[in-house]
Amino acid sequence: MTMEDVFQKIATSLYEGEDKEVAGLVQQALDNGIPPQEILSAGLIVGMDRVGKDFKTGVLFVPEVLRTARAMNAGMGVLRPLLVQSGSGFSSDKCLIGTVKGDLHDIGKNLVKMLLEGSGFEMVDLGTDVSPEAFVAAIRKHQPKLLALSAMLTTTMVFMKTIIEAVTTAGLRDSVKVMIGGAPVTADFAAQIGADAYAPDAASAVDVARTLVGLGKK
Ligand code: B1M
Repeated sequence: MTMEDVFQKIATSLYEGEDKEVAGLVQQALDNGIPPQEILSAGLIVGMDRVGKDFKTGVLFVPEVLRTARAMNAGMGVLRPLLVQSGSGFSSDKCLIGTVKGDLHDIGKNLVKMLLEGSGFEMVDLGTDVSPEAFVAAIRKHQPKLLALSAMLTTTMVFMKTIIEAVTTAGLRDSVKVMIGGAPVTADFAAQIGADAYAPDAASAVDVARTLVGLGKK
């Protein structure tokens, strides 16, 4: 089987929501020496993109998409220890991460979290559907250097602005850098709402985060 076939198989099993099969195929690919980042981008994410297209056009519905999300998590569970490799000589800066209010998408956020963790950040994950008040309370409690906000819906990305305003009103804005991301988010939007930076994907989120806390790119 060629590497292309392996990626196709992973993408198809993910599309079909076969969580055990996805985990097994990902493990097999690793055993065959395929790098974890490639399995993620050429297999799992390709499958998820297919899901996205068919979800949009009404070929797939929520219950099916939830199964694909479970399969994605099963695959990421296998990749996780390899993506999260400690000992990168990174300081232990804290990063608070969450998906904004009204938004339940967490696969992208979890991926960003995983890679930031892998580059040494101490992650505090508030989960999904997180209110501005909860973000403010968590900043007070954990005193992170970085606040990472994820949104996947055009209807929820606006809460990123509300969160930044709440952090400012609480007098905490100078204590924390704000990075935002998620499918509908852009660099222009980040500038518009007063975020410090935007990252288009999980890999670049690591570089952006490192730059924001004063470290160079990896
Ligand atoms: Co939803 N959904 N969904 N969904 N869903 C999208 C986002 C959508 C684009 C599908 C579509 O129509 N094509 C569409 C949004 C349209 C829009 O607003 N523009 C949509 C919709 C409409 C909805 C509902 C409203 C559907 C409904 O009920 N009628 C509903 C909303 C629920 C809610 O949140 N309140 C809904 C529900 C769901 C499920 C629950 C079924 C499920 C989520 C399961 C879960 O996350 N646990 C789901 C899924 C799986 C998707 C798609 C298919 C896949 C999302 C995903 O995980 N992608 C998605 C279509 C698509 O994106 N292809 C879709 C894989 C992931 C690795 O990528 O999340 O983009 P992504 O993350 C990337 C980058 O964006 C970036 O890095 C990540 C990795 O590289 N990134 C950051 C993300 N956060 C970042 C933060 C950063 C930096 C980078 O810094 C802090």
